[in-house]
Amino acid sequence: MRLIATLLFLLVPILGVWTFWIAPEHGWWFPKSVSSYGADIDRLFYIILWMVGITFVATEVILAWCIFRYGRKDPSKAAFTHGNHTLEMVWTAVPAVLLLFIAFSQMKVWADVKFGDSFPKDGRFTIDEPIGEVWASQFDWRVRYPDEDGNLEGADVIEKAFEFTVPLGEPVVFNLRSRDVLHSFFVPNFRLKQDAVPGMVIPVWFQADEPGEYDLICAELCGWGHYKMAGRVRVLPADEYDAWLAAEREALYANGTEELEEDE
Ligand SMILES: [Cu+2]
Repeated sequence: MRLIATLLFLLVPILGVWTFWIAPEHGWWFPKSVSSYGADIDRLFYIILWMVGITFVATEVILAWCIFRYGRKDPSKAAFTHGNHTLEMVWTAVPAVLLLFIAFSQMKVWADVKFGDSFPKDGRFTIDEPIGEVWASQFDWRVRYPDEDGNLEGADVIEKAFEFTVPLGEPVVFNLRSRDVLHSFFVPNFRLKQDAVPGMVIPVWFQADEPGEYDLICAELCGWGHYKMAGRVRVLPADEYDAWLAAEREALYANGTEELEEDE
């Protein structure tokens, strides 16, 4: 019975590790990383995953060993212990060192992704001249591109619902805002997640290095229709992006008779 209990207990770490092992080949792992800083974010994730994984397996094995070693059928008297000072020092110091290691190893990546000072400065989109703004609201993503003078007021602002079109291979900076409650701008393929906070204008940047369409989802439970905040980020080669934007600008002034005029 003691042996069966031990083996059953050991199944927890074995099955736990096994599911992680087979996850990638079953498509249960991360979607492809296509942003310039995606690999850095993944590296941080794997550091923590290994730490947690090793700790998990070690503690489970110790627990199983204790079941095997100290399991008793007869209700014998428990032995009292007043603790072990050395052991307590070790289990305080080791997590402290590990936490400090995590804190220091993520600092540079965090600053590169989140701090305005380290946003890319050379491209055509910067923190001072962003591509536009993204508004989150219950339950909608609204992307607004400024007019040719950089204004976000007036009739020639381009507004798109649930679709964020951006150029490939260059830094894209935008301002994230919320009309009502907390939302979170999450593009798994970019390894980018940023809360949208009512009353705040939060600059965000990414650089997509592969063309395609990627899921944009809300990662903050924001109300009954949270699940409906499913948008797309369309990454187009730079010239196609420019052509798309020019066509959108032209369409703002279209009155539906242009083709008739061309035919005449
Ligand atoms: Cu939301």
